[in-house]
Amino acid sequence: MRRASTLASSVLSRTLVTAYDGGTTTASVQHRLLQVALYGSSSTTTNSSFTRWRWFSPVVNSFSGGSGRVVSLGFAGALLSFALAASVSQEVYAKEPPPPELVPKDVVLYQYEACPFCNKVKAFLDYYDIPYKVVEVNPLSKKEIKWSDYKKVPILMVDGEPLVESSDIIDELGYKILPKKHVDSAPDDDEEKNWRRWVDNHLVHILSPNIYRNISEALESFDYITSNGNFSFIEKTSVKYAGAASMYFVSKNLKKRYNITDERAALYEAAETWVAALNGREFLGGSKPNLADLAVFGVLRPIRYLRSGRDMVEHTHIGEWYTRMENAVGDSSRIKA
Ligand SMILES: N[C@@H](CCC(=O)N[C@@H](CS)C(=O)NCC(=O)O)C(=O)O
Repeated sequence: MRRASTLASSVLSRTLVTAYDGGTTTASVQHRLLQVALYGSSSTTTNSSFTRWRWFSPVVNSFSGGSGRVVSLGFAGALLSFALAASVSQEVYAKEPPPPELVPKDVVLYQYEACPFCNKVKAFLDYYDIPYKVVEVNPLSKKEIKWSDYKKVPILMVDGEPLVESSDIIDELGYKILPKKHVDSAPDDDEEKNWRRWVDNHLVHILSPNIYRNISEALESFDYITSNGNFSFIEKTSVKYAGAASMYFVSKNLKKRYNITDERAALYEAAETWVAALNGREFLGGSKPNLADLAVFGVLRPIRYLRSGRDMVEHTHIGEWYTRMENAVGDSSRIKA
């Protein structure tokens, strides 16, 4: 009995205490929906466009006169335009693996599966195809990171060196694997930096009030957290209900702290602000995602298939960019620990 009440109060206090901004009390055990649903079809690869081209090539060959078949030039032209239109409409998005000699040998991510900051780091690792192992941290005991003085996640161990703070992790890893990017530092770098800051200072604060907006959404979120997190059997049930109830109230305080009156309106506004920033480009980085694209995608990934994420895609114009990002980031480069 005593143990149960101790556990319940520990769960509640831990849920309340988990924070993501400089140690203040905010929501932390954030949520990530089924990975499998997130990794959309990655069939639009270079190979598939090559296959498409090969499929059309006999038609093109027949124009060279070799076949002796009578094909009207008008029909041929129409077919050719069709082929070109098809290849333009199905853009090819792919990962950008760095040269193998720059890829760290041993990368371990200490994380909560649903944490937006951890997902930001994962989006980076997945897009640059860096193999990594995952250690899921128990948010109550944190025993998996008891070796560390820093008690938040993500912590990324890169060849034995622990890196902390999601944006710093990405910067430091970026220096290692993308030296050319830092040497050639493009003039539009400020844009990328400013939007990465917008993610850390604005976008992340809108997420909790949305995913814990009412009891049913808070339960949906905690159902996801407890199914994917590192919890014992007993912790699972208590965390789901105690966590959902407490985060429902915490999210009301967060709304006040960040001056949010209507959380959905704030989410939609943020999504449209991002789409406006794209300004007609496929990605903020142009034809390929940059670190700001990866940051926005990373923090949205845990909520995309929750009620709030579905609403966001339905009520704003962010869906097409999001799908392009899913295709570009592709499958996870996570390996078994
Ligand atoms: N600024 C940090 C924030 C990290 C953070 O707040 N992580 C949360 C999880 S989403 C955390 O570990 N909170 C402390 C806790 O769970 O006790 C970053 O960008 O990595």
